[in-house]
Amino acid sequence: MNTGEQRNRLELLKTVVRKFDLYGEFIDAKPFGSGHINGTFVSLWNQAGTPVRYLHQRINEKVFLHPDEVMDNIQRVTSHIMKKLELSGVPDRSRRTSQVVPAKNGELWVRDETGGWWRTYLFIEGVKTCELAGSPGQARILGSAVGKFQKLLADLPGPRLHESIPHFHDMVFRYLHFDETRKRDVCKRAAGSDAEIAFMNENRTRGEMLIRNLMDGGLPERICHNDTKMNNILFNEELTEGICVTDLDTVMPGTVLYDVGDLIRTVATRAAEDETDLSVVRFDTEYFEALVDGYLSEAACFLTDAESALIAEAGRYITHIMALRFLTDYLEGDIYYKTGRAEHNLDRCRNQIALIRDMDNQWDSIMEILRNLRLRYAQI
Ligand code: GN1
Ligand code: MG
Repeated sequence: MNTGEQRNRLELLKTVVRKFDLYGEFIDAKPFGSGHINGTFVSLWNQAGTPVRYLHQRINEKVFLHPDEVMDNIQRVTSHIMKKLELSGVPDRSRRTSQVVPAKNGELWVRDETGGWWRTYLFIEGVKTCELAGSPGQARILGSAVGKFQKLLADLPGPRLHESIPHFHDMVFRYLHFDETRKRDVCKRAAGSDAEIAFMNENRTRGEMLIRNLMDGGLPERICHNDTKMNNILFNEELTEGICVTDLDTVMPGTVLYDVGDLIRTVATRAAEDETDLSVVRFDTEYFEALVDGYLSEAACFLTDAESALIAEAGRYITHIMALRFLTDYLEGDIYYKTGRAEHNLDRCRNQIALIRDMDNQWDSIMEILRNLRLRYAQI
């Protein structure tokens, strides 16, 4: 989204914001955050002398074809988490899960005059996000935050959640889309991405391992967040505690391994996903160990053996699917991800491939670390 588009959206937000069940005097709203998909804004209100903020998002309906189903999933998941936090007497609960503010008419969204879908959340104050983990201690906190999130949702009553984006982490489907895109080559970009295309072709069989396991029942279907890159996890200001896992659009059925995989992809490295100096894109086994340790401290009690055995593979899988998605979007003409420069998606793809190559170079040590952690948690 460029600045002009952002300004238009801000104007649209101002036309709908009062339709949400908010009170007080609206002061102002401005863009917020760094997500690739939705437009996010924060508003400021004066509620009898107290300044109060709210978070608003215009849902990207090219990506989420059924925003009502997305909101239904989010409402079910967040109210279940809140109920469990209440039952166990957890203090400061309103900061520990996203909470939807409905519209005055009771719906979970408001439509603007162009048909756009808007939603509002309570703004969680006093939190920080990190683009990179600053220490193994932080990696451990991130791992346990995601493990805890999964544990809280393990007993969500039916029916099955909606698939907000069908086949989202399905590598077989992503490869089919990639094959078609590469053949069509509408932007004539395939010739300049030979090496990346070759990587995808060489890695296909291994890359499909997780989804095939899920499809044939080797891995159980559970509720999965599907977007646990580290900047979707809110820390307290001192960075000593994970407060809340946010960005719940893609919460849907899947394998929980997708979530630990996305954490591994974003936490066990010192480089951002679009770093172009590939010499610094390294897989850090110390952070990996701390992260998986934190994750298993919460998740070991419900994971099957088949699941815990594939934790490292999940890190490789999600990094691979991201490389594939970035490359496909580059070949398609950058229609999905927000990009900040020409070749941004190709840079992201190269970065993720570099991370996979470094994982592969250290694969024996990675598996040794995982084996030891699994043994330790099996004995507890
Ligand atoms: C997108 O919206 P954001 O930035 O949280 C994407 C994720 C990717 C991520 C890569 C719905 O997430 O799958 O992992 O970018 N979300 C969707 O940074 O496609
Ligand atoms: Mg997202």
